[in-house]
Amino acid sequence: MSAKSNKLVTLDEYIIQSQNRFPGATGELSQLLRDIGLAAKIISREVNKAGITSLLGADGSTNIHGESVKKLDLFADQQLISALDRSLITCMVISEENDGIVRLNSQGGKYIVYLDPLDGSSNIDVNVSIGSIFSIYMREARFDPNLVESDALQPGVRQVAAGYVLYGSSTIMVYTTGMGVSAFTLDPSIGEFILSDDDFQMPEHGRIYSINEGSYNSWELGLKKYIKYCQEEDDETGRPYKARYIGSMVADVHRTLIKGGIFIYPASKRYPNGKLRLMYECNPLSFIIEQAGGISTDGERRIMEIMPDALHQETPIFIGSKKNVEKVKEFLKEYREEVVS
Ligand code: AHM
Ligand code: MG
Repeated sequence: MSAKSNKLVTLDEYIIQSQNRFPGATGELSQLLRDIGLAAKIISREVNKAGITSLLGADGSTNIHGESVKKLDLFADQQLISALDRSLITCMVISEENDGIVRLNSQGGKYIVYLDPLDGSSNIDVNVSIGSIFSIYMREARFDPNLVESDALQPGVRQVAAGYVLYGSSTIMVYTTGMGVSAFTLDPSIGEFILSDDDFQMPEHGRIYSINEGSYNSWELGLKKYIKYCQEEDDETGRPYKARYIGSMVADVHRTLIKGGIFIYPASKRYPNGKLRLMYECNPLSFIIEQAGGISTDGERRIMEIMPDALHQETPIFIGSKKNVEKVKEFLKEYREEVVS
């Protein structure tokens, strides 16, 4: 991703400019995105300091180590929720850190926000990239003022915006409102997110596959065959592909967005429905990838068309460049059909 002009545009300026293109816009979604941007700056600052904390605790004490990771998860959760609460636009939040729905002060607020406040948090103690993921829905019009869980159970196609903030070698915010993918890089010297790309398209085909191969033995046959296909030599498609797996979905998907390829978290013996969460991991990242020209599926269905029946439900996911995902779907179909016949 690269800047398209020499003029620096901040996240706030960009959001306001985008909003001005829609005469009827109330500015509430813009405010919500700015709130998330502000919380992300605070989380980014603490994530950077966590390196020091873990160094101090790296004397073998699992207690300090574990506590510090947990604290940062909760810190991120609190920062994001209180930022959303302050502007009175969001009526409820569903977060990986909370079992049920979190009702905010503005019960009349029109937005519902899903959060994975710190995805990949087991990577904090080894200084590897982690991120905050968000997914925004509009509350369906109902006369009942009481918010209930079913208000939040909407398929991913109904997201009005989604994105993530990646705390990596630099802090990057990537989001979409359904009109392309915009990316911003945090300039720590001025404390602002600066626009780095405003209509990012990912490669149609990539030469990287990303999956936790430790579970190979319990995968379905079609997936095993696909991974072998990725490892075979073929000049035309540039195989063997490279294997890359960070273990933070947000970071693995970000790399996939930039370089192309595929990220997979399948069903396995240990996780029969996959491990990753539909509402605050798979849907928002699928919205971004689709807006950038990629594809995301659970093997059969488009991820964003899955009708959720629980806030924290899991799904298998195959996500990335169009050609790579289409290829894995072919393998899955072929070997699933063999099992049936
Ligand atoms: P988390 O949200 O609790 O950090 O867990 C989700 C993470 C994903 O970011 C990542 O893709 C996955 O767990 C890695 O799982 P595994 O260690 O099984 O490969
Ligand atoms: Mg997560």
